[in-house]
Amino acid sequence: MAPPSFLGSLSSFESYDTTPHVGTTFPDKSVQLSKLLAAPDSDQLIKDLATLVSHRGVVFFTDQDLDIEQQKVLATRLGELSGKPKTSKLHKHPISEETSELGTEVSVISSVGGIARPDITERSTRASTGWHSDISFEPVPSDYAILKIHTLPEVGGDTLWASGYEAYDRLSPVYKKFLEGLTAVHNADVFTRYAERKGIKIQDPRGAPENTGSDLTTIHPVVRTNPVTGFKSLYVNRGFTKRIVELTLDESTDVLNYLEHHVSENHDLQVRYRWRKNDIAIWDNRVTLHTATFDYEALRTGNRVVSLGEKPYFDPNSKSRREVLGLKVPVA
Ligand SMILES: O=C(O)CCC(=O)C(=O)O
Ligand SMILES: [Fe+2]
Repeated sequence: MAPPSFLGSLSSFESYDTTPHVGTTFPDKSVQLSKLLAAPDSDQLIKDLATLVSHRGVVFFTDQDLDIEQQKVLATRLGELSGKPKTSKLHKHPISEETSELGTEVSVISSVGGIARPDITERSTRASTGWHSDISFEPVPSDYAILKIHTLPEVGGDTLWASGYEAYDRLSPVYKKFLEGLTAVHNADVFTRYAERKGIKIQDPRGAPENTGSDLTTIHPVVRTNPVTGFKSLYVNRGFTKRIVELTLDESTDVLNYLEHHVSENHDLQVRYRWRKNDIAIWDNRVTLHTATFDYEALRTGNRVVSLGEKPYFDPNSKSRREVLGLKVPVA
């Protein structure tokens, strides 16, 4: 049986799976997101794009002319057309006061500062410590994020994404069941400390009525259901997940370490993207983790817009991606 396509109305454009489990690429620059936004059937096209991103985790578009205002509109419509709560808008980053030349709803992603390089005093030399899901420390975290890179080194600065669906599906049945009952503390002390050091105020509220206060801490289920696909995804990340609530400290540390290794060491559930100028990546933060690669010297800069989705939940009746797609479950 041929694998199902999740392209819907986007099937008239050339595209390919970037890897079997994560990523779809639209290689032809004649496919412009700005044109999709302005098309007569744009609601259908953008709804189908949201579905595609939620199934494939991340979708890449080549050499885009989308401007920053259109990028904000697209991020908003992706969530609205796929049924997010009306109160969830674009995220305002807690330290956006620092990088707000494009407004608080845009994060400038730069190799020399800002949210992607918040001058942490001591940095691990392991590249794999960078894996995260954006703003999982918020009570209402992100559904979709859109990053456009406009300035980049000749080589280097690739971004990697990992599939939370596939990370979940690779676990043994007993381990899956064990994780499904658990919740975890997510926290962004890195940004609170940064704000304290710089004497800046934490942005408040941050795009949804639930995302308020300067204590950037919340609790989410360890396995969450994606509302668009109905699939279960692992939802912990090295960046922000600090502690599994129901376990002892030592158990929590070991389980989180195991899951971090599970994501970062299985390169067959990852995709690595080599950017060219003005490429755009759109990802679903509910079901992917990602990490930047700091292997270059030159300036690298882009603009990111993060939209807010629903409060994470686990539906015990939701399904595994492999089960639904009829893919063999690796550990049965
Ligand atoms: O710079 C990158 O490749 C990714 C940075 C990042 O984590 C983000 O844009 O959310
Ligand atoms: Fe990120």
